[in-house]
Amino acid sequence: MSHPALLPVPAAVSWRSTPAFALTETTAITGPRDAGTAVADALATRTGVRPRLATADPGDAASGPAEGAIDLRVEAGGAPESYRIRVDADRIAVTAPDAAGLFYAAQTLAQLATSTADGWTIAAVDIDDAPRFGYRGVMLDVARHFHSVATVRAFIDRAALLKFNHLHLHLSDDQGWRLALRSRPELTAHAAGTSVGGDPGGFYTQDDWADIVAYAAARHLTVVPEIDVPGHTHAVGLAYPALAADPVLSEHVLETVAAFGGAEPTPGVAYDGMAVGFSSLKIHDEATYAFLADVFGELARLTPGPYLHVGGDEALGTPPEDFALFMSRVTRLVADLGKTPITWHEAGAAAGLAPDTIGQYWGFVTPTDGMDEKTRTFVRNGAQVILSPADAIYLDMKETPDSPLGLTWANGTTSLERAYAWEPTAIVAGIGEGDILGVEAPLWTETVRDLDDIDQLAFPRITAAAEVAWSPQHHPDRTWTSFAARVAGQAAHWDAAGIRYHRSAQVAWDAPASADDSAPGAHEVA
Ligand code: TNX
Repeated sequence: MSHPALLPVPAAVSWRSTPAFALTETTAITGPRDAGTAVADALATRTGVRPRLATADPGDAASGPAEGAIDLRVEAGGAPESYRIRVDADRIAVTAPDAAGLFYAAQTLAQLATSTADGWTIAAVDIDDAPRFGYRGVMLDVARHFHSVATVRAFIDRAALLKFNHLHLHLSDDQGWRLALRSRPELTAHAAGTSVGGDPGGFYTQDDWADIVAYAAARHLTVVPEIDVPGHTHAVGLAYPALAADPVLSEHVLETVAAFGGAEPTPGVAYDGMAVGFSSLKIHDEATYAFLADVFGELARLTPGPYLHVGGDEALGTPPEDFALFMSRVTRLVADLGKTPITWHEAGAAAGLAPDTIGQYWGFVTPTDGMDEKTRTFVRNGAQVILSPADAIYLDMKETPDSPLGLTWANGTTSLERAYAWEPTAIVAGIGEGDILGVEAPLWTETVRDLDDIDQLAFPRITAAAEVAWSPQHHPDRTWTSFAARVAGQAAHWDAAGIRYHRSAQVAWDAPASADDSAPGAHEVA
């Protein structure tokens, strides 16, 4: 490819045939300090050449003449998170209406850098870019397998490169509770010790949590914490037995136990299997709501972002009328805390949700079982939805049948092409562009133990999610052929960054397979 591969593709790119900008150690960056640092970091990571900061603080500037200048400016006027880049031989001008826009320009500049016989250059180009959706999310399940702060930071780094702006952390499930709360210390004392398959557990201290939130914020990601209720709460029962209903061992639960192993869910015993939908909080006990007031109250204080996710999925151990009552109460509790509740789409079956509750759709690209109708409830209430169609954007689905990692329940395997070739406005009838807050790519971690596992499932498909979330629907390069060619160009960068990725057979990779690609990807779940 003659031009560098841009991912996600910017809204408007026009290449010029005038000479390129030469990037050297004496290239000076002027403008706001944070943005200047982001540009220097992004270019240094990509090229090994770190331009110098000549930002607001003149004491920073190294001596010596600048060979060129990268000038960053905040200028009122554009859409939120948008940016413009103009590259000429002697100057790169970047403007954006906000700090996020300058940060995304930094990511694009890094992708523009090209290695030539004369060193690193940036081709003459005009870029005018803005995101399609305001919510561009990735989710990491830290409950099925606990993932360290270092792993979460690495996941944030990857997401930021692709212009995602929300990190949803699934903090509690049947298998464990992963955030220390001062109001309810028994949770992490008794319910954080293990992960699926008997693997080690863990939890975040409040300092860890502050670290994650700040690390994300510095990269323009808002953290969306999820405490999943009323189902997915077996672990709560380890700490507070009086709050937990008896497990409901449906046929589905017993089949999952038979297929994937582990013991049947047993009250008071840590659960390390993969079944879902057997646990429930007690719905008609006021102690449950005192618990929720403590948990969400503290979570609200710990979370600067506007959203608290309350789960509500697969509550098959909760009778339907009880579920409706419960979802109405928990969403109102969160709204009264001044936060916007998010629920999985099942809560759309409940009348009386807090009116601004956002619904997250996890059904298929072609909805089944009335999932579309439940999702329309949120829009009828006057709120928006987040789309996470499982058979397109669930990063924990196997990409190919031989993948040692991942699951297949969402219509079998999800190829890179399937991950790319879907359109948000075509999923749920009656839900159009304006009803969609954004899209999110969840990574559930039943089979995922560490960062290498995360990377192997996420890459390259996370780039498809990024492009669906960011790039315009109608655009000459929004085609599978263009996308696959642009993905091919990433292999060398991912190799250099230590990001393991699946060498999808659908891509004509530019870089040769690295030495350890033949090694077994990871561990099969027993
Ligand atoms: C469904 S989709 C779940 C999770 C599982 C995931 C595995 C949804 C909201 N819940 O509990 O981890 O499948 O793919």
